Amino acid sequence: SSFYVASPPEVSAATPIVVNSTIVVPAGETYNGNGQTFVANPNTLGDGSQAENQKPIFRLEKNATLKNVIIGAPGADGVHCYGNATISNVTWQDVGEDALTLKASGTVNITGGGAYKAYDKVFQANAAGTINIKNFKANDIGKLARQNGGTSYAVNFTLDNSDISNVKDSIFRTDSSSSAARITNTRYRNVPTLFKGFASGKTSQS
Ligand code: ADA
Ligand code: CA
Ligand code: CA
Repeated sequence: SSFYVASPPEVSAATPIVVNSTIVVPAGETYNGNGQTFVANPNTLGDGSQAENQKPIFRLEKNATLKNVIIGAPGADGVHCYGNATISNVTWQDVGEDALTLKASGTVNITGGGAYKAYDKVFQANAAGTINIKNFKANDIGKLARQNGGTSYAVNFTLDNSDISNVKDSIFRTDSSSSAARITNTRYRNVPTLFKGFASGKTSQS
């Protein structure tokens, strides 16, 4: 006799939410994605290539929170933060042009989540401020964070308790002598340079 051996149930990810126009999180409010996957409509937001001027999937006004979100492909220009923001448990599965940009001065606290397959940058600082990254994973990226090239305002970067691997360029990069970066309690593998462009005394690692 023969027995039919049942195969395990198919685990299929829920259908991603296709975002046709940027989701705006108003000042002080929280957007909870409840673990759903969001992708850009390539015709309206951007195809996630290295072309500049793509639109973000999420735009966070000052003091907004984004949590429990998976950003799939295409990721377009990811998340734009206008001032202070809290980013909690957000995973970029396949970073688009970049993953998140600080567009107006403030502090962005990124906790949990991760970023994968970033051809170039993950986090981009286009304004003065602070970017704190904690309990984060990144793999197969160009740079973890970069201050916009040629700018001289001050950006403070921190990375704590994270796991970073397969980096093409560096973890933190700036052209500004007033910017600083600190790495603590972090594991890295195949990372050629931790800090690029910082003035002496402006970096630390422990
Ligand atoms: C590049 C580009 C900047 C800006 C930035 C970004 O660094 O030179 O002008 O567009 O990308 O915010 O993606
Ligand atoms: Ca860019
Ligand atoms: Ca960008």
